Amino acid sequence: MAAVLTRLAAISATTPFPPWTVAGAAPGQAEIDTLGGSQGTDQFILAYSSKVYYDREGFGGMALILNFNPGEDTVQLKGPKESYFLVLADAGLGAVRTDIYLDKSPLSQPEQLIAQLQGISDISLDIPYFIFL
Ligand SMILES: [Ca+2]
Repeated sequence: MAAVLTRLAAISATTPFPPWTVAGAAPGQAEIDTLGGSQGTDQFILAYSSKVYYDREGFGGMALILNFNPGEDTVQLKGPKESYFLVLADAGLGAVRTDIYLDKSPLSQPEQLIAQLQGISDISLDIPYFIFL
């Protein structure tokens, strides 16, 4: 079943009560949300035009994206596209993953890991499964 996958959905699925809201976003450090795709067109929402999730939220804060299908799913980020870069990584046990980083060097700040796409290689920010708001 296709779905819109956001951090709020991940939070509500695992937390008895929401500890924060989007408007007042003050999440805990090192938060990892698992967003799992399924059959059909899933939208992985990692940002809106006014907010990048998993930015400046402590080492380890990120979205863990499972079952991303470049042929049908999309990943939503806050533009510009040039603010991001991808790193192919070894996920262990012969698996690969692609990490999405936010490049903050123009601000003299450390790069921020935004998300890991498990089992994914050979993707590009130039292909429209990445949507930049
Ligand atoms: Ca899907």
